[in-house]
Amino acid sequence: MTATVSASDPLVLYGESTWVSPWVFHAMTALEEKGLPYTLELVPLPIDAERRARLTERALLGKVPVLVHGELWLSESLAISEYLAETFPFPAHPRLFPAELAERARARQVMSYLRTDLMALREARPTSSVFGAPVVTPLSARAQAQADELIRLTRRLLVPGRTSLFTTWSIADADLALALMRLVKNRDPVPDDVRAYALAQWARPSLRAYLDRAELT
Ligand SMILES: N[C@@H](CCC(=O)N[C@@H](CS)C(=O)NCC(=O)O)C(=O)O
Repeated sequence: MTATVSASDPLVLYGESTWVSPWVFHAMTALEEKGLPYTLELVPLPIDAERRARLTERALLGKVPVLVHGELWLSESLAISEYLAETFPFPAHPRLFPAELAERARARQVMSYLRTDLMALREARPTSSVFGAPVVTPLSARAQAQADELIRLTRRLLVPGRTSLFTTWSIADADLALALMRLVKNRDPVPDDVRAYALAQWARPSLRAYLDRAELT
């Protein structure tokens, strides 16, 4: 699957029309943070068979987000932000990942954890309840245990007086804030420092580009 791409090729992001995807949120935040012009193409979920087949053919997987750049069609949110970081690098463009190697490794660890864990919490506190009406049912023991782990991990990384996990902002902050907002928005107990961190991220303009649309939908 070779693809010819020039950095000056237009960028297109495929998102979804209900604005509930944490993965589209990640990709859009990356584009916004980089300050890159791009066009949004919104597809309804579930993706219909014809569209899915077309996406699968070009992007290998029939899911959104998909970033189109020249002949490259790329799915998987983390692959997209890594591609943008390397194609539009610092200092001409703001960083998406920490400059320092150990911090970068930690950022990737956090993002990997957020993508592969927290299933019970994600089910109990879906993104629709972050952007729309809160859920009233209490967390199951399993979801609560995952929420406790999420909070413990955040507090271990937070440095008092800093609004980002690492020395500078990184795309891991956006992902972690969204996970924490599943609790904040549903009025589940969250310690003040963790809530303040999540809310500071929530106000960041690169995140607002997605959130403003999601909260309107
Ligand atoms: N691991 C993927 C997950 C992408 C994903 O699951 N996307 C969902 C929307 S949130 C999707 O496109 N689902 C297709 C469908 O529901 O038809 C990523 O990080 O981008």
